[in-house]
Amino acid sequence: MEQYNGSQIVVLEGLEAVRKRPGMYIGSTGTRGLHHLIWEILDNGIDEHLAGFCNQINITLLKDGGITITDNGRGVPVDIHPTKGIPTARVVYTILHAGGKFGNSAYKVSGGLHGVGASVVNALSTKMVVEIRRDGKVYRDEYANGGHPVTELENGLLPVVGKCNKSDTGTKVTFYPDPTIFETVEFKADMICKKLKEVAYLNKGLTVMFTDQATGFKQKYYEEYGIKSFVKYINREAPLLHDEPIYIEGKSGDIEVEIAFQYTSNFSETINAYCNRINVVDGGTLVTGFKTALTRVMNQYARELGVLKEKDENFDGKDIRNGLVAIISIKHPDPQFEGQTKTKLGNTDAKSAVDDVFATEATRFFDKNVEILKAILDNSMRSYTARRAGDKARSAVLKQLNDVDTKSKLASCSSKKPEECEVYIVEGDSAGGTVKTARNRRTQAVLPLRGKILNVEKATLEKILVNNEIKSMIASFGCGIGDDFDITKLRYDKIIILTDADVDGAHISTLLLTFFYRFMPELIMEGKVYRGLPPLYRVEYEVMERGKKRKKSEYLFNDFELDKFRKTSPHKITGLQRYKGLGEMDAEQLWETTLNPETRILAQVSIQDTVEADEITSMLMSSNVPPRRAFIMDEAKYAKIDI
Ligand code: 0RA
Repeated sequence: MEQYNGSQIVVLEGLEAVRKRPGMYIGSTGTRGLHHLIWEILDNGIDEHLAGFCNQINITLLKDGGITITDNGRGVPVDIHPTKGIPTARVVYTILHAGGKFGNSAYKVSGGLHGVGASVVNALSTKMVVEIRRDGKVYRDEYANGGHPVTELENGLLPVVGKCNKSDTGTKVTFYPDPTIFETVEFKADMICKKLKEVAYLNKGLTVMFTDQATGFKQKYYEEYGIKSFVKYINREAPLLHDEPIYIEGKSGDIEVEIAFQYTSNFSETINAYCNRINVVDGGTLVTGFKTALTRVMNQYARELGVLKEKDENFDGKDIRNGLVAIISIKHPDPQFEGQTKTKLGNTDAKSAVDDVFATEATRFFDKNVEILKAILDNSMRSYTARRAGDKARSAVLKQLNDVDTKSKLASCSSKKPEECEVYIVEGDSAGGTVKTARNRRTQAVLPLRGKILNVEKATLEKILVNNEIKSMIASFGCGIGDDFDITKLRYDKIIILTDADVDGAHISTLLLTFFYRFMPELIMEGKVYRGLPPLYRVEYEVMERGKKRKKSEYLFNDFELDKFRKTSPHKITGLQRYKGLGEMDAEQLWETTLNPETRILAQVSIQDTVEADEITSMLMSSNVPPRRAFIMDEAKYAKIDI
């Protein structure tokens, strides 16, 4: 073990701080935080691609629980760092905030969101090994127990452990997340693959190879057409207004702009924005620039082509974006990410750059493709007409809502403090009745829904607003709908969907989620929506306590748990009850398993990122059955279970 000099001690104090408060650096110590470690190392490789020196990244899940990420970039520099006095590579992997950006101009365009640095990954790992190929040599450094170097330097430099071709350069990082820090250290192949797909779309020409050694699964990600293919993928099930996505690229000052967009005949609008490959979920200036230019350009065309008559008002931006799916990706030399979650772009020059490039290039495209232009303008016209009819219907319905409140079947709770109140949306009147008896009347409200709610996939707001079940929901939540939605008026801290554990129940909960997602997306984004997980089985068994036989019981939530109980429990099962529906439980059982905040299990519905959200919408929007069914059965993937 080598002697630490002064700077090394400061280093370890830095990494120790990361271990004390991991959440501050990677968000959480759950599955998401665990995967953040991968994104962090991956980002370094992507930066190297962005700088023009790397075209392949390999990610391998190892059999022993570790993960290796290799890039074929220039290799992290191994020379002695001018101020730290140790090899630069060791600086990168052991000093907080030293990752990636060295004030090197090649790194001008670099992400700023993950960017906590590779040292954070090291701090949260039991072991990390770095191998660098540069100048025909292979250098190696190893760290243990949260970033302590275990490799002895040779004349102050990293030891050379092998030779390679001079042209063979790159960086290989292997790490093992610390199980004393993370709730789970099991990497999820499907989560990683989803991310890699996005990475390939946003970095055209970059090859990403995924291998899972445990299962032998291998997958290559490569997108020759980048974000254009991304739009195609999002719309793969959607009804299209024109066959191919429109692709636009250009530069304005230092800012590179790429936009791909395509119209569907759905009623939704999807705009995904990225700055330096970082998904700016809350949009910002780049989205404003795009919207402004799109509205201006299309209104101009509408006048020129006579789609809008002289007496007509202009199209509203919303009319023009009806059915639109767009990806905006810009590269900015100095991005300012704003907002609490740093997911909104603030640079004002990004607005004018996107506006510039879009207006010039879209005009060039539409001048040559008038048929597509006409199809889009007709579509805007449909929305324009429907909106005017809808506005009237909506204000009429919103006026009636207070009325519905008293008539609806909502059994409200007595507390009026939203932070302690919950509403259970329950499938069917009979289960609703039992929940009403079993609940805590002070804090738990119940809204029974009769049968299935309206399928809102393709309905307009005016149609939706005449549906009684939906009116009851809007009225009881208290926060309006669509443009009038205001989450601060929400009467409940949790909205809990409670359906039977069968396919019908899953369908109802999907319909509800579709409704929330389309008309009250903030409810989901803000983590207000949950699914109650009622147990499927109750097993009874006998145990010996102080020489006496005693009956005990336990609730099990799925077949897997039952199977495990049968195989591993030392107790003999003396009784087994299978609940076909909520209605089969008595009030006491329902309280214990599903309502009591101390013992129930809730799955928080989260849309982890907009890509996933778009996939969900496009699946739900589609009239094609197989993928939709997969969503229904698979929905637990989108749910974070907390007890
Ligand atoms: C700064 C300068 C140079 C390479 C890198 C950073 C670099 C960092 C990482 C992290 C993961 N993979 C990486 N690949 C490269 C190179 C400077 C030079 O060669 O002149």
